[in-house]
Amino acid sequence: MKRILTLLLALATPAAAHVTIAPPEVPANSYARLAFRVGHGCAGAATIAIEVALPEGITMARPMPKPGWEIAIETRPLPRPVSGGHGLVREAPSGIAWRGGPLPDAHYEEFVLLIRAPDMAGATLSFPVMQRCEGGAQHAWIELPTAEQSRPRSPAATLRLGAR
Ligand SMILES: [Cu+2]
Repeated sequence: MKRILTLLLALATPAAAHVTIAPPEVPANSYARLAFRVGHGCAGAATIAIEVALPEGITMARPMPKPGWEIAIETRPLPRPVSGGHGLVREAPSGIAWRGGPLPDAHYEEFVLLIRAPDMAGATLSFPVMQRCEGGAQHAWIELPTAEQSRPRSPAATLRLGAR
């Protein structure tokens, strides 16, 4: 068992170990399933919350329920109502949180959202994620690449919007 674990760790790329979104790209203006992948805890501590901040431009996001985790949805009013699939949308989700677990550091999990991807082909959206762990530890996945640092240590999860 230990040998298998070591092999798996050796095969994992650094990016796969952070909090990332699968798939990394979806068509603009589509309904898309996003899986937020959590590859490890906070320096060994088990994960007890994943809090995802949604970028502006997303007008619909529905979290998939997860046994053992409670879901909280935060919303913000839209400056102007937009048309959704079932009438006018007056407020947009601004954050989704899953709280529960614990998810042991050695385990892997996915937290799933259905979103309406904005009609912004070519854009890259960033989703800052706060990972909270047992014992008060936390990891803020919030950094954006800069000219000086193209691969930040704690990058926000990103999603590319491709051609429709
Ligand atoms: Cu990592």
